[in-house]
Amino acid sequence: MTVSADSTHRILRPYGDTTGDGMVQLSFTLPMPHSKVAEGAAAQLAKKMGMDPALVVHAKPMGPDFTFFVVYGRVNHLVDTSKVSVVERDFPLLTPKEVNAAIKRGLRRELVVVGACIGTDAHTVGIDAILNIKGFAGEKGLEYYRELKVVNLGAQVLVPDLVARARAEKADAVLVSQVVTQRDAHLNNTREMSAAFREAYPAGQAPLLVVGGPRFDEHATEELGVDRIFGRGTTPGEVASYLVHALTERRTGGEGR
Ligand code: B12
Repeated sequence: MTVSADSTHRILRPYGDTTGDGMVQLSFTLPMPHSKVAEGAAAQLAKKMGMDPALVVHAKPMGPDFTFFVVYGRVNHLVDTSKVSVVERDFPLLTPKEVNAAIKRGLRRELVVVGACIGTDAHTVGIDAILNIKGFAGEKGLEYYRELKVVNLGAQVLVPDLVARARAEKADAVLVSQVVTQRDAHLNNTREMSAAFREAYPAGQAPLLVVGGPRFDEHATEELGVDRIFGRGTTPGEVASYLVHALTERRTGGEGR
């Protein structure tokens, strides 16, 4: 559910040294060797972005042709917290015991989850944090849940293979991780994946499609053709609770697909 993060109307200004001084820090790379001119170019960019004064506080050559900068300076922009839109959790957070009980009650069988990193992405730490028994942030992963069957396909899985395995396992949910965002790979791969599932299953019968990774916009479910997007810092308990919520609702004809 997309909601405003804060119903109270608060106008904020960033600060560095004294409250409300507007100071921020910005880092970026310019494709030029390190020199006085390069530092001037960095200051010019920051000024064009609204920082005034803009102080280059760090400049480091990145090989012979690139320079990395940190610029510290003042901005005059204000933040209005009443206009912030975020995706809030719209389901109750359950303990593993409650998740298991809800699956038993709602499905009367194991809930099957198939997970993978798709495309050329080999960053498995994120999906493993959610699926592996050892878990993440002090929470056990989905493999720990007695009523969940977890099939973790690992890295660089091709979309047709993912669809085939999901069908073979009669997956209730497919969990896909995308960490690399170069050339929008995470968006293109997710769209390809959701289209393949729509094509392979009769309407309304595809598994619940969930993607996660640190650089997704959690608002983009419709555009990417998935049911839910999880971002940075997601914990296994949140995912397990969501699966129970979405799949139990779906079964009882609620708003789920
Ligand atoms: C470890 C790492 C690697 C390892 C990966 C090992 C492995 N088995 O995963 C290795 C060394 C192999 C690697 C390789 C590369 N990497 Co790398 N890597 C990282 C690094 C340092 C950490 C990523 C990580 O493990 N985070 C910890 C996990 C727990 O966090 P997470 O992935 O965000 O997952 C959490 C959430 O996002 C969410 N989540 C994630 N997935 C899912 C899925 C579902 C279903 C759900 C519900 C939730 C969820 O839950 C997780 C827990 O909260 C990052 C930089 C960084 N500090 O983030 C770069 C980074 C991701 N790598 C990067 C790059 C460029 C590469 C390479 C292309 C480098 C190269 N030139 O070869 C290769 C690509 C390899 C490939 N084919 O994918 C870039 C990506 C840039 C971009 N814009 O895309 C980063 C950001 C570094 C950088 N700043 O440049 N990398």
